[in-house]
Amino acid sequence: MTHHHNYTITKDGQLLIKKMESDQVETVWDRHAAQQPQCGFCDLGLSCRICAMGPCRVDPFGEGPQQGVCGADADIIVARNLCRMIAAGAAAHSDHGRDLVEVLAEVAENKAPGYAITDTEKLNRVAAEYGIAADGKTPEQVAGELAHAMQEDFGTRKKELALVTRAPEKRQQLWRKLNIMPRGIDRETSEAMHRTHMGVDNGWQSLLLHGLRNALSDGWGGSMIATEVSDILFGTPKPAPTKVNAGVLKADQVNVVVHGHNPVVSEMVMAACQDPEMTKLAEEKGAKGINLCGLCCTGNELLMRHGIPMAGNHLMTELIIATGAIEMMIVDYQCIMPALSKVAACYHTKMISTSDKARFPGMEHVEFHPDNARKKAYDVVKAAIENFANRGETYIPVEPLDAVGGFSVEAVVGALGGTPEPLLDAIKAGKIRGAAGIVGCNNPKIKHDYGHVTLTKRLIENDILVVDTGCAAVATAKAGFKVADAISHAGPGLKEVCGSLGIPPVLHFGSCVDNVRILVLAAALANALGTDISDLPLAGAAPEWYSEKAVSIGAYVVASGIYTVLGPMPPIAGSMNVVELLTKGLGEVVGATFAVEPDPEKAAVLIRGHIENQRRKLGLDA
Ligand code: CUV
Ligand code: SF4
Repeated sequence: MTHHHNYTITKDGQLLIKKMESDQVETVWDRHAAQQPQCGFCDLGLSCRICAMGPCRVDPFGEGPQQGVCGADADIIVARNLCRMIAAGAAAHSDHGRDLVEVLAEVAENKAPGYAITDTEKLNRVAAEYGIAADGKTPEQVAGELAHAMQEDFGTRKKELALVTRAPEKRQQLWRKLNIMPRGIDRETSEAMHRTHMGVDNGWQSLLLHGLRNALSDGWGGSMIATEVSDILFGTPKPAPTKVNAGVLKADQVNVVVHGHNPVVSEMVMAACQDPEMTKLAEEKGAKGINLCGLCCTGNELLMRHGIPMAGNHLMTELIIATGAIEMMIVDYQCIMPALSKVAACYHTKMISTSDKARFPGMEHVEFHPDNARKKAYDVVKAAIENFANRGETYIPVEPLDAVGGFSVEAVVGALGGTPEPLLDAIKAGKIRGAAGIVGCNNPKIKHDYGHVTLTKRLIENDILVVDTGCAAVATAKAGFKVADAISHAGPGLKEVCGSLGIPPVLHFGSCVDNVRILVLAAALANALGTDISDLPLAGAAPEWYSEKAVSIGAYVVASGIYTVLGPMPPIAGSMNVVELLTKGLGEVVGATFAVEPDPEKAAVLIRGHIENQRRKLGLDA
């Protein structure tokens, strides 16, 4: 069966799917096909297995049962399921943030060899937001106090998280009024699990409102802490060139690939790969050097801060192994398909898991902790070098493309001359109509990268600035939109503005936790205009999302006042009440709604319409 042109728009993807077919190795698309037809009850959100009186399901046609054993109806079951998706997503992002705070605390106590405070300026700036004065203290003392204050954000002793003060005053007041101001990061996730236990919150509206509060504890809490502490420890990103797609692998070098999310592991692996002693060892084994590449979000972390090349996004993670060119793939957590080790077993690739929280069948487990990470990184890189001798034939199907990454808010504001004013002026003048954040994953239900690339193309050609993160950011980089010359695809106004700044029309804002950089920029723009985020000509989109984390992201983006278009339909269609609230009613509550549109051409029309409407309401084109 040869469907490989239908699965992905990418050349490297198509060629590697073909290779896996002839190697008779199963892919995510094969497994997706084997699952058809997928369960209709689950697809609509109408199945529940929360308790042992169940599992239960509600008949969408109104003929069979309309309530579970406990009496929960479609609205309750759908809202409860959605709330739990948000809780899982928020937990994943926030636990990632916690791991960084732990490293920060250990750096403060000098117990994490190899880790250090890299951006002292940012350390002091964030510390000040937590009410910690830096004068007369060493960076380590400040880091220790900041880590402690951040740990309080995870707990139950506070009424409001520290970093919500970054949101416009109006937005904060709205959250207080709605009683969705996030209190403790862990508290909101824990409360979500409590509320969704059988016999607790059976108000579908109150469940959804708590879902928003839980998501806000991710966006303005766990994820924001993850990004800020990563910048403090590893440096705040600045624009730098890199290379992308499967062509970043090198036929004559030891290829080491990091996959997952937390830079705590990948940064140490990078340090080991860049050690001249290791290069020497690789040369002794007949390789020309060590080539470190990234996948998914930990790849984005390294790309943003160090220009490390990016081998691919979510749906490329299996395919890339079929190049036969990867000596070792080192994973931490999140979005790592357990199928990877089965694929790796067909080639010579060694798979290494590193987190106590994330085990995979068929992977060797080398557990990284802040106090031993440097040593473990050297151990695994040495093993990767040893594995070079086992390499068979390689197939690296394409040449890599150029891209630029590294657009932190600090870098963007810096490029604008120190304030967001020039960007606002360009928006006011209509040269830039507005901005859209395109984020999230790949999903075999959508042609790989088609959603991201098509939507981006349509928006930039209509003078809408695109900032992107996660797998979306990798997709548009592979499509060639992340070089200065890509302004040739932009409309006249966007072309002029980006051209004069020498930046691409599509800015790489980082990993999934770095979606908070979009929140911070949106808040800065709203504050500069003396208004709320929901008044700005902004939109969000997740054209190919799959993960629970993406549900949490979508929920905090909407709760922050940004209209958001999802590609794949979330499992809510079984409750028209929930659908109506999320796509219409929320507008009156938080000033923004969700839309669902799998066709990116149509999603672009929705977003353009929304942005023009926002401009009219602001009186910009009067
Ligand atoms: Ni965190 S969450 S597939 S790697 S963006 Fe990529 Fe990004 Fe989704 Fe996962
Ligand atoms: Fe069924 Fe209610 Fe138990 Fe869910 S919580 S499984 S609907 S009895």
